[in-house]
Amino acid sequence: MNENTYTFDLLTLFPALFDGLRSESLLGKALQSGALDLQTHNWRQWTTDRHNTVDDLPFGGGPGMVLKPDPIVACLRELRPQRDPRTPVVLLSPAGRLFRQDLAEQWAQGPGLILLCGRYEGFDARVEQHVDQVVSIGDYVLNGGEVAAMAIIEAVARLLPGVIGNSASLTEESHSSGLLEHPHYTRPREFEGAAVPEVLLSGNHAEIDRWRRRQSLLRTKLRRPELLQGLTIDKKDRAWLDAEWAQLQTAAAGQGGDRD
Ligand code: JBZ
Repeated sequence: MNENTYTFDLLTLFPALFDGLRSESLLGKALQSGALDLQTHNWRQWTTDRHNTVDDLPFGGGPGMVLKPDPIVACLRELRPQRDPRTPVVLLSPAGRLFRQDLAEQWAQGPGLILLCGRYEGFDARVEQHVDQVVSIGDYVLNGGEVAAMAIIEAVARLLPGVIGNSASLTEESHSSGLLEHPHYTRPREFEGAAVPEVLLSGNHAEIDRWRRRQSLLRTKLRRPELLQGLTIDKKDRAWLDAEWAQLQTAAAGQGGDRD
């Protein structure tokens, strides 16, 4: 730990869920090097009743339990003065704004991140008065914010200096170009009857770059067409893409069912 250390603080009722993250791979190494720090805070420790109650019935009725505001806010009140005041406090909720690469890049500028992980039906709404942002990792149902927090930790941590060490493979990856990545191949040259595209064996790097760029465009049009909106595509690439698309449509019409 030093003045450049990036600190993730996780407020969670299940701190053991983060044990794996601590010990594995790049993140584990970054923690050891002091580039990163990851601290869990079980806010059950800030309860004041005999039974250490963290949840209660929802006012207005309905199913499930709601997380009481007082213990988590007490936990936050103790933690915040120990951190750089610019540290964002983020509540993970399915009702949050979508977490995207641009937010990861912003948060990677530092100095750290305080993440609040809910469980049950979520926090009493008044907890939002104490946070800077409410964020969701995507449109699917989780049982709690911990897995969402882990996704955010990975997305942010790999952008920090001293965590990946390979900035070329960072910038070329999916989403930094706004397109999906092209397909990758390695040995063997033929696998279960499928050959590696000849162009990748040609040694012609201009041709390889063009092929990859066009495969990125095609994949994006197939799987994430909304990402192409507002993107300027080179005239020749556009012509190639339209022709390829038309050919795929013809082939699909012959085959019937859905394909990706
Ligand atoms: C998230 C109750 O706690 C939850 C439940 C679902 C959920 C989160 C927290 S955060 N989903 C997401 O990021 O999508």
